[in-house]
Amino acid sequence: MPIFRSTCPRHCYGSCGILSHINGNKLTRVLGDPDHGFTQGRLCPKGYALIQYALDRYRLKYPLRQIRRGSNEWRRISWEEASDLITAKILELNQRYGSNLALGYLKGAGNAGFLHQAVVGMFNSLGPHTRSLGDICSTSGANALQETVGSMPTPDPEQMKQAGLIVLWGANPAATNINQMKFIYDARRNGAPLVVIDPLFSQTAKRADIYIQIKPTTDAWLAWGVAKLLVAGGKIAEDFIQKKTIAFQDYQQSLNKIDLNEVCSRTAVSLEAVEELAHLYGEYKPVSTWLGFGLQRNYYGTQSVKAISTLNALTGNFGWPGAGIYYRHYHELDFPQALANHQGVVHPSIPCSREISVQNYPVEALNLTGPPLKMLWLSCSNPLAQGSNLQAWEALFDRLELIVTVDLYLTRTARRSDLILPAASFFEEEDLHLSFWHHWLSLNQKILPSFFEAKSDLQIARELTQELNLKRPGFSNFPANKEVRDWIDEEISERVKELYGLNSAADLYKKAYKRKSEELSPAWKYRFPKVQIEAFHQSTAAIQVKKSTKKGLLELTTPYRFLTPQSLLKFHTQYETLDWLNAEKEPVFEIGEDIAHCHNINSGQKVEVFNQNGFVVGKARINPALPANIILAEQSDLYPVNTLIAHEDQGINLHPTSSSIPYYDCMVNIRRVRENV
Ligand SMILES: Nc1nc2c(c(=O)[nH]1)N[C@H]1C(S)=C(S)[C@@H](COP(=O)(O)OP(=O)(O)OC[C@H]3O[C@@H](n4cnc5c(=O)[nH]c(N)nc54)[C@H](O)[C@@H]3O)O[C@H]1N2
Ligand SMILES: Nc1nc2c(c(=O)[nH]1)N[C@H]1C(S)=C(S)[C@@H](COP(=O)(O)OP(=O)(O)OC[C@H]3O[C@@H](n4cnc5c(=O)[nH]c(N)nc54)[C@H](O)[C@@H]3O)O[C@H]1N2
Ligand SMILES: [Mo]
Repeated sequence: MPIFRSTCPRHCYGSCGILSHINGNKLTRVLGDPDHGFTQGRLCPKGYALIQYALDRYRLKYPLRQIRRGSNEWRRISWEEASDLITAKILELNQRYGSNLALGYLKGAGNAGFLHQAVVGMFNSLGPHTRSLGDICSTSGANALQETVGSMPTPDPEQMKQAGLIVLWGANPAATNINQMKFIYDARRNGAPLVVIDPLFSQTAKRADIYIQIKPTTDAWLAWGVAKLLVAGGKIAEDFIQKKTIAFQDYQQSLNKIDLNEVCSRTAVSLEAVEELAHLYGEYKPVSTWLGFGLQRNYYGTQSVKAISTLNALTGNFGWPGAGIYYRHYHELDFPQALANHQGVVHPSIPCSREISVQNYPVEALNLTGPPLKMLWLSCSNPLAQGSNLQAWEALFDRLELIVTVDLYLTRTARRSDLILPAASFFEEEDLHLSFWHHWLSLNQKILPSFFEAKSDLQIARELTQELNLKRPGFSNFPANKEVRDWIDEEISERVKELYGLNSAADLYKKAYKRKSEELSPAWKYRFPKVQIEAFHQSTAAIQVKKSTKKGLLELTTPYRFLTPQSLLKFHTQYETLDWLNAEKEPVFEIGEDIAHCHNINSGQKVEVFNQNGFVVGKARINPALPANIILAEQSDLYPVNTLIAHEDQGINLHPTSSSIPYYDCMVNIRRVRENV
């Protein structure tokens, strides 16, 4: 039975190597690649459900046109008709405004393969347009680490098994990075304690030796408290600090502002737990600290990441196996990224594209003038369910003249579009993949014919370009004749060959390749940040109070924090329709016993969760492990809980392009809904 190499294409820690078994012309089995050093033969539940995903009855088969936006009446059209409508609009907007600035795009987490940068290349080829810039997942943390840890090579996740102590701070790998758990268990078997610091008693917390339940957004305080104890107890690596760090004196002085009582009251962590954490950092070596993305999805994310990184610096835990700060890497920068970096046609008077941030997309897009944004292309993305500020997204959609969504499924975003183009699944197209976490490069082979009329994002870019240039010669300089293999070969540059030990792209048909580890530059130094308690003086919760609701000018209080982290059986809104995985078809709001008691709610009862942004009706589930003031729900396309989530730049530490979206800085209230009313 022929076996082919696939790679799970989601924008995930895993980017798992898959062996796909074909029997006849049927995909019969998917298994983790045993020779992929990170995957080591194991997939997550979503991985094992990929056959169902690729052949699901809900997959989009043909291009569709909505008769009138919002009507939900769809007409099947041909690719020729779709292409004709799109290219006519592009040319008309160009005529109207004298440039392509009225055209924009957004690419999300659907498929992270190199060739899925085709959408970026396609727009670049048109010359100046409206580019989207930034990263939804990890900006605050990345910036904080750039300022402190700087340009140190990222530690190899497989080396976490050599750790003497593992601290998972706001990360939930048992749900979001299951293959990392092997290396964590290896370390534990060798005696390394596992500490999990999370407001939720998560799937990972359940497997920890020490679980510290912390009040969300207060992690910097815990880190400052631990640092103060380490310094006071002399449990610091003097030699490392002297030789390998900058600004220790200022940092040490600024720690004087920290009062341990305040640490405990802010974080809701007991003094014993703070002391225990300080003891562990002081006594165990090497320490792997993993800063998850969950930690930094709030207004204080930058502060938290900076503060936590000091604990490894104080104890000299950098630059040797098992020691270090784990967050993410940017190894894609070693590659030509020929599609993303493609240079477009030159405009006689406009030197470059205008840029808007993905973090604040709808607000910035609505503010554009001269010309306004008129056409939006959405690929690998479901912003009407996953974005922050859905009201602004709706307003933006209302103002656009053409919305095109390329997707495999009829998402909320697709349903609000004028045109839907059916995307190929990754089994139907070849691609090349890196993870942002582990250090392996792997190939994804084309093993299935196209599902009905589905096409890859690259194929769509090629065909649209041909059509545009037929109508207006020279309008786009996208290299439409270049084949998939040519694009892949181009990524395997001399530098990439050297880094990964490859002779050519052909080697990747046989196995995945790991990047060579980098030497730490002798000049590298850690820069201590200042302790900035001032950042915490304004409470975001207070800002949200006193806004009016749709139901009248009633003064609304929103006492509970709404947390919506990633869950094991979904990838944001993906896989939700697969009945192998997800049974719930209505929102489930998990609440602790205190909230249940206070609002007289039992498990299974219908409730409404609401705030100034809107409301969502669902079912209550009592989870005794939840802290008193948290309501927990899963992200969803069927019932988008992001209706409740909106962020503004409130002047607290948040700059739209340099911070992550504070998805978890959302305050809500809850009430029972009487079922017979
Ligand atoms: N199964 C699955 N895996 C995924 C994804 C998915 O959707 N599903 N998505 C992928 C993507 S795009 C991303 S960005 C990653 C994200 O994956 P992770 O880095 O694991 O991040 P989150 O799931 O956002 O949050 C992790 C934990 O942080 C906790 N947390 C929230 N606020 C705070 C806080 O203030 N302090 C502390 N200490 N903890 C806090 C949450 O309770 C949660 O348990 O996962 C990737 N992997
Ligand atoms: N409440 C809340 N909201 C969040 C988060 C949170 O923690 N809480 N996390 C945020 C984070 S970290 C992220 S990364 C975003 C993710 O936000 P999105 O990227 O918008 O989320 P997905 O639901 O993964 O949507 C991806 C879409 O791409 C489609 N797709 C898959 N493969 C392909 C392909 O090859 N081509 C095309 N054209 N489409 C494809 C899928 O069918 C799916 O509809 O969500 C953010 N939103
Ligand atoms: Mo993400």
